[in-house]
Amino acid sequence: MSSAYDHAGRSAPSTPNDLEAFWMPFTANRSFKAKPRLVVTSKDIHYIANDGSKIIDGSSGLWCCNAGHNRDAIVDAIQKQAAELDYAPSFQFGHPKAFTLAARLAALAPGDLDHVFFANSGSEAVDTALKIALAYWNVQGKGSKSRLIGRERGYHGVGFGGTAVGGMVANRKLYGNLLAGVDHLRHTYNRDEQAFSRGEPEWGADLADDLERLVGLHDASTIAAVIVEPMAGSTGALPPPKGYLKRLREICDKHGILLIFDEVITGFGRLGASFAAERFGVVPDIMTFAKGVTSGTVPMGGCFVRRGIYEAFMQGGPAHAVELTHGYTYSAHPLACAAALATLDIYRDEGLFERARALEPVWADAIHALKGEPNVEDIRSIGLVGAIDLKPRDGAPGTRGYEALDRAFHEHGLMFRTAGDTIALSPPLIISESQIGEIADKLKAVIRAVA
Ligand code: PXG
Repeated sequence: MSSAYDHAGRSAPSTPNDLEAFWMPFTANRSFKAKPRLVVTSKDIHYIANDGSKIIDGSSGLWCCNAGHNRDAIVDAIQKQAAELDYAPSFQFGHPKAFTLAARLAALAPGDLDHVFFANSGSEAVDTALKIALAYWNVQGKGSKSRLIGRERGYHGVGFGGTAVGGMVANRKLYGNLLAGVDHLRHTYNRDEQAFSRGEPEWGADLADDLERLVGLHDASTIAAVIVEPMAGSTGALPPPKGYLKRLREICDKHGILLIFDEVITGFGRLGASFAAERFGVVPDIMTFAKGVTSGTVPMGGCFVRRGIYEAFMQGGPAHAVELTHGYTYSAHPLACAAALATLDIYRDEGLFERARALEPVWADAIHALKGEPNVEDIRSIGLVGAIDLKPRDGAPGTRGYEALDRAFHEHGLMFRTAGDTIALSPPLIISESQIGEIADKLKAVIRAVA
């Protein structure tokens, strides 16, 4: 191994001897291992690669490092917590920071989403939300309400529940029958009607009526819940059509169906508000979170439930009985709680959600200025999210996107995500206007390089 030194003088092993053993997730392993993209240190909005080059982070890692990287207060909190209380069970025991954090999160969430169940990832958060929805109808004596409705092009993580309600074909097709009793709404993207929209497209609210079609097909007495991302992220950032989420809420209310928002990406300031639910003025019954809750530093996820859902479980059975047979060894892990509390302090003290909202027009201008560059077929933006659809190469879909990701990292010092030939962007909320300009300049160069 060789060592690299970053701007803070920290040393980091830069090149592992053997890349073989690690089966990398959601990665083209053969291409990566032939030409690795390795990062060794990070600070604020930059990574340092193993060759010492500086990489501007256009994706907050994987949409998670909303406060930027290696923030001193979060690092301190994690270090102190590890020395003070490394682990505590959350089954029948507890530790104070778990309760403090739940109360602080509840105060951030809109409406009466005031109880928090902790998990360790977005996937676990989603499976928790789906299981709570099913269990809720059971404890209400309505066990026939067991069908789950997702949406085409949705991403809800990789558990069996999340995979089943998800709607990205490549993520589903290898895994057999998944869950029984799942159906999907149509997705909300229509390029002819929506291309180059800023924020929520004007066209498409009526697509929420697709839920009426599914109610007509299955009957509401069999449907437990509908789960959607308020803004579909992984499929290439699709902001919701204006009025769509309100309409979905109305139809759920009309038929007694729970509405679940998967806010794993959209939570913690990404769209310029605590949660997308707040930005769009629609309160779901259950709302997931992960990623930004700890700014990506320690794994944590979970979901909020409305008071009435929590209370429904607290009614029947003797007081000594477990009300919900669900949870994880690491639910409310002390390191994650400490990291989350320090992260929430940064969001509040630096006004980062408001900052994202204020920067939204600057960001949108920068990203939309790429219209007219070679192969750019659509550009979408909302909050500090951007997506650029590149025209797929004939007979080789995904190659232009992959080459863009690779060249951006190795030749232009920029990290972003791709979904096929779509470039997805979600920089840390601490980004400055000049850094937005820098990302846009690099994107222009990359898009030209893969023309
Ligand atoms: N729900 C949503 C809406 C997500 O975006 C998950 C659940 C699952 O979270 P975990 O923590 O189990 O990965 C996600 C995750 C990308 C990208 O580039 C998106 C995610 C993860 C990694 C990459 O689009 N989303």
